Amino acid sequence: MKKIALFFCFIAFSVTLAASTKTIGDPKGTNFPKDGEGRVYHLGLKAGELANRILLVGDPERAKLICQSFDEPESCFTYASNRGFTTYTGTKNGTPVSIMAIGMGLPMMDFAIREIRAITNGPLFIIRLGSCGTPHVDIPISTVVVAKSSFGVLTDYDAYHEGKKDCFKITKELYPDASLHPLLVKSLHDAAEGAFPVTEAEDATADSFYGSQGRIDPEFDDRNGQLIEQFLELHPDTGSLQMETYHLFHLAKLNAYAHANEEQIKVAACAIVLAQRKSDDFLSNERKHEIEKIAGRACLEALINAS
Ligand code: R1P
Repeated sequence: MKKIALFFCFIAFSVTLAASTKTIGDPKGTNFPKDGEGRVYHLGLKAGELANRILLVGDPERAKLICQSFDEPESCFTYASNRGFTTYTGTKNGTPVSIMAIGMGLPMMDFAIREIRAITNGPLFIIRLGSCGTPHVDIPISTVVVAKSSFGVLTDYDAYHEGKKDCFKITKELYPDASLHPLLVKSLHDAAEGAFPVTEAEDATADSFYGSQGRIDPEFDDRNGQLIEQFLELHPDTGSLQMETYHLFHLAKLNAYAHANEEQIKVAACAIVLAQRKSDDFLSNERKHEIEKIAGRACLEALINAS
């Protein structure tokens, strides 16, 4: 009886060991799904269809608009995946560059960065051009806020169900790449030529549009009435409130940690202020498109000049 029990223990141990040996560091199988052509599952792209200099935006219309700054927009590679990612790859001043619309939120940024890394080699330069609200009294709508750092405002789900009042975690800040960030700031200032303000400030990245951005909805007990003031106390220079940048900075760090701190994914981010959360001003669509075009071109310039 004892022998039989020992035998089954040995089998169970061997199976567990085999399973863990197979998955650790194995980029294939269910650990990292690709189709038969080597296309990553959510972006729908394979190696060769994406440049190493990438502009990420949320809105596919923004990507299409900025794509007009490519050398030959009519003949660039275009692919819209059935999971909400639209990619344009072409050149800008002869340098290969891609623009990808990724949709909204932390999980979409996660799909984007991990799958981009899976089908590219060597250093990556990635800029996000988003839109945002601002909780900062001195920042008007139409400003492009460049993130000098970013922190997360994350929902503590358990807190609600344990009857707590404080239901959000405010993380420490993370930083953009030390050389890509100033390039982006300069490029935006040069391109704007006074057409819109450009400023550097801290970014807040929330994990939702409503609850964790302090929006009040009597239909849901979000317990967020003090949230904006709470994070402004910790980060008084917060200029943008949006939903992706912190995760971009976070994944750049995780990639560096996996490569003995060698930074292979260089990131920076900016966002156009659509909503002034203190005065309730909101930017018109027409004005937004003008700024997207100019700021988008500036982001591409920064990407092609990065090294
Ligand atoms: C919310 O409306 C969306 O707009 C902002 C937020 O981060 C969120 O994704 O950015 P994008 O305009 O880039 O999507």
